[in-house]
Amino acid sequence: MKTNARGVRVAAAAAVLALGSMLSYVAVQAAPRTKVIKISAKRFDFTPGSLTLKKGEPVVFELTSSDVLMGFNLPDFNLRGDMIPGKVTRITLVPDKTGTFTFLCDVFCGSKHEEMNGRITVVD
Ligand SMILES: [Cu+2]
Repeated sequence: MKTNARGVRVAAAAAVLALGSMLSYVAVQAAPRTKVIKISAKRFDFTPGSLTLKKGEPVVFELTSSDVLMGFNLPDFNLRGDMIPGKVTRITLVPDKTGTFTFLCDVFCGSKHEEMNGRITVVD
């Protein structure tokens, strides 16, 4: 008994050609650059003591202390971080409202601790 095998030919369409031109439309979007602001504490001041930020623009605060343990607290934005001698604490803020806001030291650091504060102004 003989069986005739039949070769089946599949004619493939050349759809691959379109891919090359599509790839050139891939847009490379640069991630928004996050601004870094160093804030240091020393009994009984913050440096800088006041700064201006733009609403909606993220910033990273790099906190440190040059003498004793302190705290950075910005209650209006529910944000805080420790300020530790010889160490950097990073906290991020994306200001979502404009105005002038006070930050303060929230770790008791001495006689003028209660007066230790600074100001952040957020503009449009
Ligand atoms: Cu303090």
